[in-house]
Amino acid sequence: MTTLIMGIVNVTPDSFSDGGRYVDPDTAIAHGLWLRSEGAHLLDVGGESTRPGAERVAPRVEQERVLPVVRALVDAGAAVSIDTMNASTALAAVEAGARIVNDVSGGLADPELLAAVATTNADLILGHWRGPSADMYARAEYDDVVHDVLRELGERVDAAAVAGIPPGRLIVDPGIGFGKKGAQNWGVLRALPRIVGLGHRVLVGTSRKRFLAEALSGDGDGDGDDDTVTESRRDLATAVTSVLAAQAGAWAVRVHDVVGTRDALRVSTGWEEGTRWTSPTRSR
Ligand code: PMM
Repeated sequence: MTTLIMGIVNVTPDSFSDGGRYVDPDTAIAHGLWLRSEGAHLLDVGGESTRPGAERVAPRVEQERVLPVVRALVDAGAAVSIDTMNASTALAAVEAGARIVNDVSGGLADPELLAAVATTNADLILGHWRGPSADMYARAEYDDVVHDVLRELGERVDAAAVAGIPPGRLIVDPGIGFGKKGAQNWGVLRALPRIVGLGHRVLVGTSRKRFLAEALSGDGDGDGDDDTVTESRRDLATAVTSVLAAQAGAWAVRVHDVVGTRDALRVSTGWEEGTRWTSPTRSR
């Protein structure tokens, strides 16, 4: 199974790693097209930052940011997902041609979202989430993080079914970094086969996240003292976690650095297919 690469197109002034770089629609569109040419199978367009501490953005502002970008990327033939927690933005983006709605809150932030998506043909990514980014670490209390995440994801899947979305249109995401501190994220990643075992496609988003920087700097206390770890080091760490996620059965990985992740996945595929290669010396 080939794991898909979802390239990130953040049209935001304040996302935690690339905020401000692609606020201008033309720059965002060019970036998305470049990610696609480098191997992104999907482009995830977002207009609201979910970085730790981020404040919410009005849906009108979010739509002004994302809709021109969604339209242009769809017109260019890209498969686009819309990263939003708002039903109105989800509907407008699907109208503009987005095929997937990516709700990191799993339908919890906007009570209208699941019913809205049910009226479309779009697929829906349900993220594991415990509350807004402004104070999400206050909710990072778990009896057993794997058990709790599995149960809460299952509840979101059930809610989507009640809203009328067929299971085949659902993708689940353990919400790495969302209401989870350092080690809790590793615990969830180690349990990916169990999340895959829920029977839905699984998306994993580790890209440049704080827990990776903590692992690289040796600061694993979950307090986010990670400013010393450069973007390129985070990208390398992301390529590694993306390969491990692929090996655990992830359907797709959501990344900023499409080139690095593409190459890492190619190496991993070569490794896995090695058993099929015949040694030239032996075959002679
Ligand atoms: N992470 C971010 C934003 N959107 N969507 C999904 N499905 N999964 C994620 O892990 C996820 C997401 C935060 O990262 P960013 O601000 O760098 O885009």
